[in-house]
Amino acid sequence: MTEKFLWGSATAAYQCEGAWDADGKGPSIWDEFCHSEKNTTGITGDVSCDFFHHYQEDIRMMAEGGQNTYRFSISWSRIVPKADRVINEQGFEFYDNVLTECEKYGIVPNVTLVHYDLPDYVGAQGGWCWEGIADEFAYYAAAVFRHFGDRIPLYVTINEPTHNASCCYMVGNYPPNEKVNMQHFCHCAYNMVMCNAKAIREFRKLHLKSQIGLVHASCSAEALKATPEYLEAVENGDLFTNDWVLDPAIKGEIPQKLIDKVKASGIDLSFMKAEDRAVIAENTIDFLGQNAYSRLLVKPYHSGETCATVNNAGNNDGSGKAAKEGKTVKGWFESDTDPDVPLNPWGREIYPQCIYNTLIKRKQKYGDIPIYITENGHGAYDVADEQGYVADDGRIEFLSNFLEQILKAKAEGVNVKGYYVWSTMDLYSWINGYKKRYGLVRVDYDDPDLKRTPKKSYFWYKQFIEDHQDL
Ligand code: BGP
Repeated sequence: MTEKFLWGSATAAYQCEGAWDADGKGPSIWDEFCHSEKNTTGITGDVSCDFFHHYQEDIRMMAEGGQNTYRFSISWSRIVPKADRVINEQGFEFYDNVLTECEKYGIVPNVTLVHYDLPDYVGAQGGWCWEGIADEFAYYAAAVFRHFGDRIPLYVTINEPTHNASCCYMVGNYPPNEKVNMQHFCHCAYNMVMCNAKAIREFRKLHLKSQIGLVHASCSAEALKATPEYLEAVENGDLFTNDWVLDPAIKGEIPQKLIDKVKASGIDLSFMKAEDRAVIAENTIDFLGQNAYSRLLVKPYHSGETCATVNNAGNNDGSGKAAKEGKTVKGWFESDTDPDVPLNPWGREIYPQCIYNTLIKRKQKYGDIPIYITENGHGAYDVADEQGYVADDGRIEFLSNFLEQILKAKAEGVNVKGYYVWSTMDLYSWINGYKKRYGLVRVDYDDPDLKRTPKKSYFWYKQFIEDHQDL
């Protein structure tokens, strides 16, 4: 594996591929959800920016933009479309072509096995709470490792376990859309830990030169005060949001404090099996993918039931209301608000220092584990001129402020090895469809050819990469 610093951008299968039922692909839970009446907007990823047919153009644009790595995900239901576990070779063919295109330009692929889009047959059996999911995932993962081997130098097992679990079983905005089901939230998070460990067990059997990691969403918990109560809320916020997944993935164990606290909250932990402990202990990750969006700001739990809203505002609901997203976890912590920090229109704080603080904390806790910033992006209502050009100065400001913090942490000894802008081009945003844009490249959804136009941020990023070749 190349040792040079990786500069790239990221996408995920459901959000960019389109071709939702092409070439033998089976439906995923997102296909099922978006095609159902639960999807109140009617907006889907059926076509999206159609990366399935535009991948050559998109990868060429990455290369022309100076990027030397691309993070994307494989659609599980393209590879294993049905419960009979028969492999769909045409699915492999598509990703083989994508890899060939990356190799043509010396772009290092960083490939995630599941980015939210479980096959629908897995969803039908209970999804992330199905007791068979870790074995089913390991079967799929092993097929992928065998097929691609070292051709993929960086594998990621799961995208954003606790964030995904929270959206599925707390906020309820991702399928199966269960609101505030703590039992299922904990069960899901545990099964994700087991999926990660069992996939890594398959990976190690092949003795590949590649490395394997996990991508985590949340930053470290922070508070506005340093009283003992606030510090306890920070510890609880970290246990609930970060340690659940990072401790087992990196250190090979689930913290006893977390288990005790979860039990004390009345959760039935009978899904945790004694024999799982050794699997977790023996199968840890080689690198951590850390995403960088927003601060996790907490204060002591005060009152009320567990809920996934703050001030009764929806989380990530795309209404353009600047109401802060967050949650209350009874007996653990509540989200706090900081009047001095701006929010984006989806209620997320714009607070670049959170990634510096997180990286320093990760080093204090986990030492020199290699870290890739696997997503950093600014969602916005972009406005294009008549030529389709977007002068996205807000995105440039957001990304450069985060990069300053990331490079500061790196200069102070955190083992940061790469960075990915979310996203390569405009694509489907979960729940918020196509209005909320993140891309370095604009996609004109009104154009039958889905015309791509680089934004101002694309050129800015190219220059930034050029200016940081000495990393
Ligand atoms: C991360 C996901 C991405 C991406 C991003 C922006 O949590 O890994 O898939 O979508 O968030 O989120 P959204 O599109 O909801 O604004």
